[in-house]
Amino acid sequence: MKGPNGLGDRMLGNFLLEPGEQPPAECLPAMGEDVTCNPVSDVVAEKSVDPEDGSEVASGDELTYTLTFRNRGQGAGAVDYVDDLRGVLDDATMVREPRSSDPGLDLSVRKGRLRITGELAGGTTARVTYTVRVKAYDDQGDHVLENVLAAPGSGLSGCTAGDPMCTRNPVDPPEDPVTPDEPDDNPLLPRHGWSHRARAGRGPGPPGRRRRARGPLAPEA
Ligand SMILES: [Ca+2]
Repeated sequence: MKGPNGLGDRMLGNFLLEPGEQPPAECLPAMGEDVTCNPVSDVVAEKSVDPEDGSEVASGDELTYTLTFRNRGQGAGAVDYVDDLRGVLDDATMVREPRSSDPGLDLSVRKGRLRITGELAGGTTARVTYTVRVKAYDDQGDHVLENVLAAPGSGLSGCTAGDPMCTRNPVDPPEDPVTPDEPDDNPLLPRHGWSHRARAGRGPGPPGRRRRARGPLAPEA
């Protein structure tokens, strides 16, 4: 008898019944020698990030990722997952290494992939957390922190919105510093104040001539 998720009470019960006898609703080892109960594991995984999945981040921001492994079954369950960090570590640096709330899980990072293996007792939840800091904009890769969790061999595909196994945080480009041009009719200011255009080397000037850098001032006589 299976529930909507196909697992019923996550216990495999085997009852030796008399003809016409109905099996009990619940399997308990104390029911006697005619009953065997084998607990079943049911491990599910999901990922989240703070700030939340989909939000824009900026250079210098820290993001904390949480991988949650929950065993909804009654028996101990194997955990074997890969968290692909390559789409994160091109844009950010690890500032707090992955750690698990459950000592039964082993963590190892190799070539930008975090492998999580071990065993989780029935009815328990383990969390793996780590923190990265977004690099300076010019040092980033594709300016999107994309992080995908998957079972080994299941293939690491792209990240779609709402996927509980993956997160995606784009990086805001830095704003161009803008200083408004000074009004030309202010007698207290130079006739042509500098602007962000002039600082960027695109200010007005005779065509075909480059402005020469000034040398040190000559000492006064
Ligand atoms: Ca990336």
